[in-house]
Amino acid sequence: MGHPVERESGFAATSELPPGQRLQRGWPVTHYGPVPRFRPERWDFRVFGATADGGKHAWTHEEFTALPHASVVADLHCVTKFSMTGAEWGGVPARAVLALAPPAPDVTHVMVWAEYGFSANLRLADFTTDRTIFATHKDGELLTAEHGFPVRLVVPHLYAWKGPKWVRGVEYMTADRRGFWEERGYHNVGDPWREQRYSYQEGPEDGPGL
Ligand SMILES: Nc1nc2c(c(=O)[nH]1)N[C@H]1C(S)=C(S)[C@@H](COP(=O)(O)O)O[C@H]1N2
Ligand SMILES: [Mo]
Repeated sequence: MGHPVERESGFAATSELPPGQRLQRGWPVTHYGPVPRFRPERWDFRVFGATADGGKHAWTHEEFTALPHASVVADLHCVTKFSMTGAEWGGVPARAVLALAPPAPDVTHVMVWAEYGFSANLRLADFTTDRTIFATHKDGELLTAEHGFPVRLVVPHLYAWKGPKWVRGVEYMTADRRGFWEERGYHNVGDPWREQRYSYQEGPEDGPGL
């Protein structure tokens, strides 16, 4: 079909990279701390904080994987300057979670929580895009443990630290608060196309003071 895409060359044929990024062959593993062990009987996915009904929502692993599925083709851009392109992520769209566990009208941000207390904050608008997805699969295969099994968030238009691996829940917030890397020198918004890498680049509108 058509002409061959030059994947062998090592240069992105499908997508342009954000400024300062370079293509990485393969898929490196990058995170802080150990890889958590998945214990299905203890695992749940929670939505809490400022929910519309004031309650908490929780799904077991079985229930979570039965939620509506979608797939999104998206790149990962690590702030340390490598990118991995053209992955097909399968999983539960953020919008499905929002529909089943709606936020209160005054919610402006979310905190996405992962194992060991890792967290990333997002503006509600970044969370609610139709490409934001809680991925369980990449290119048709279950995620491996080191890449975030059973669930990782993918936010295609932001740097990859905004997508926690080993996600366990979402907190709806009525004001912004910094997540793990956002407290440790990374930009509160993290748009790779604007090269928003570090907190010292932030303007007052980009987030709460450090
Ligand atoms: N739980 C958790 N998720 C995380 C991180 C982390 O330290 N802990 N690091 C982020 C960063 S900085 C990157 S670049 C990507 C890397 O994903 P990968 O290891 O699958 O390539 O995971 C993100 N998700
Ligand atoms: Mo990263």
